[in-house]
Amino acid sequence: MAKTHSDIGLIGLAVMGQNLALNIADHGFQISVYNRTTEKTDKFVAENPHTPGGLVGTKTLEEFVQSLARPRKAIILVQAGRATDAVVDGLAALFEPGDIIIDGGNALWTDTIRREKALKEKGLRFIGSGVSGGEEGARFGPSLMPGGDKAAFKELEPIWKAVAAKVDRKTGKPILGAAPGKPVKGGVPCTAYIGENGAGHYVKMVHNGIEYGDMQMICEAYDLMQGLLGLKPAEMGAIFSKWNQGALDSFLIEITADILKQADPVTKKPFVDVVLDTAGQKGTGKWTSVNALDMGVAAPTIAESVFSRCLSAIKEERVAASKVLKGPKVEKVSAAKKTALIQAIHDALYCSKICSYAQGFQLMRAAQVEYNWKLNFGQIAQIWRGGCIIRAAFLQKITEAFAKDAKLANLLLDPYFNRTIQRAQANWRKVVALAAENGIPVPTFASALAYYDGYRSARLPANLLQAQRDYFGAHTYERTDQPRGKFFHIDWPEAIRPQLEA
Ligand code: NBP
Repeated sequence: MAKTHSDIGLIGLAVMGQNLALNIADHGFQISVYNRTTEKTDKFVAENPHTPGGLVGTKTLEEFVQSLARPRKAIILVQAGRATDAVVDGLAALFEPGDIIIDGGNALWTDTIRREKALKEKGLRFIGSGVSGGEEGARFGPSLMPGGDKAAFKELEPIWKAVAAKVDRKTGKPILGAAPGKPVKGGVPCTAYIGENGAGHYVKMVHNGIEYGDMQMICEAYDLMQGLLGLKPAEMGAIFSKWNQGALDSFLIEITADILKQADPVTKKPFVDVVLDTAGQKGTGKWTSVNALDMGVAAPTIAESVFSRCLSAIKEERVAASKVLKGPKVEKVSAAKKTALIQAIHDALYCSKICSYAQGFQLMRAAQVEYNWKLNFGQIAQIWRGGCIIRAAFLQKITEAFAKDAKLANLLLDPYFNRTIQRAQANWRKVVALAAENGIPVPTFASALAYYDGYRSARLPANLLQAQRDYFGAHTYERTDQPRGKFFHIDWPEAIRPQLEA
C-alpha cells in the first residue's frame, strides 16, 4: 500500500533521472518524481506502474514538495548550471529548515560550494553528489560521490548505499547481476561521504578527467595497431578482449572490444570505420585541466586528452592540412614482430594509465589543502571500482597503495606501480619512439612518459629557465649553494641586455 508521504523525491526525468528513480524504487523506497515538462512525468509513471517502492508522479513543484516525508529529501538531476540553479531556487522557496536538497548532476564544484553556502543561510541542507555510470549505472548501481552536509548525508546514506554499485569486500571486484526489481545484495557499496561542500562534485570532476585520459589512451593504442600493423577492427577487438583478462581489465577496455567487433547495421562494414573522427565533450575534462593549471599541479595527460578532442573537432581544417603538411611514411612492422609490438602497446597503455591516475590523485591532494577537505584516497579508488565509467581492476591496486601508506606522495612511488613501470618502461619508450618516427600522434602516451621522466628527475633544466626570467624580468633566482627560500638577482650588464623595448 502506498505511503502517505514518499521517502525521497527526484526532479528531472531525462535519462539519468528516470533510471535512478527506478533504481531507488527497486530497493523498496517510495519516490515522488517531478519534471518541468509534465508529459514526461505522466509517461514515465504510466510505463512503470509496478515497482517495489512505488513511483508517485507530481505535476507541480508544490505538489512534489507536499508529497515528501519530513525532513524532505529531493534529488535534482537536471542540466548542470542555470537549470540546476532554477530548480534549487524553486525548492528553496518551498522547503522548510532541515530539509535536504541533493544535486546529482555534473555540477562545477565551485557552484556546489556557492549553493551549499546560500542554502545553509536559509537553514536548508545541501549535498552535492557525483553520480557516475551513465544510464546503466543509474539504473542498476552507480558510483556515488556525495559531499556537503555530513549529518544530512547520514539521512540519505541508507538510500545511497542501497542503490550504489557493490564490490566484493576482499577482492574489490564488482558484484554483477542486478536486474529490474532484483537489486544486488551484499558487498561494499560504491559510495561514501567524500567531504564538505563541493568535495563530492570535485572528486566526480577528477573522475571524468581521468575518464577522458583513459579513453584517449585506448584510442592511441588502437591507432598504433591499425597504423603500424594494419590490423582490422575485429582483430583489434580480439586483442582488447584478451587485454580485458589481465592488468587492463576495465569497463572501457571491455566496451572497446565490443565496439571494434561491431558491424555497421547499414553498410555491414566495421562500425568504427563509419563513425566520423570528431569527438564531442561536455566540459568536465576541461574543468579538470583548467583547475590543474589554476592550482599549479601537473596533469598533462588529462589535459592532452582534452586537447585531442579539440583537434579532432576541426575535421575540415585537418583534411586541408593533410594535403599540405608532410610527415614520414608509416613503416609497417613485420609479421614476425607483431606479437612483441602488441605487448609493447599494451605496456605503453598501462604505464600511461598509471601516470594519468597519479596526476588525478595529485590534483585531489592539492584540492584538499586548498579547500580544507579530508579526502580518503583509498576509499575514493574503491568507490570507482564499481558502477562508474572508469571502473577497473587496477583501482584495487590504488586502494591497496593508499592502505599501505595514506600519505603516499605520488602513486608512482608505490612499490607495485614502481615495479610495474620498471618492468614495462622499455616497451613504453619503444612505442612512443616508434610513434614519433612514423608520425602517429600519441599525445597521452608521450605526455605520460614525459611526466614520468620529469617527476623522477632530481634536476630539470628549470635552472636555465629561472636564469632567463631573472635576465629579462628581474624575477630573482635561488642558488644551488644556498638554502631554499633565499632569492638572488644579477644586475645583467646593459651591454649584453637586448633592446627588449625596441
Ligand atoms: P540533461 O542534462 O539532458 O537534462 C535534462 C533535464 O533537465 C530534463 O529533465 C529537463 O526538463 C531538465 N531541465 C532543463 Br534542460 N532546464 C530546466 C529548468 N530550467 N528547470 C527545470 N528542469 C530543467 O539530463 P541527463 O543526461 O539525464 O543528465 C542529468 C544530470 O546528470 C546532468 O547534470 C548531467 O550532467 C548529469 N550526468 C549525466 C550522465 C549521463 O550519462 N547522461 C552521467 C552522469 C551525470 P524538461 O524535460 O522539461 O526539458
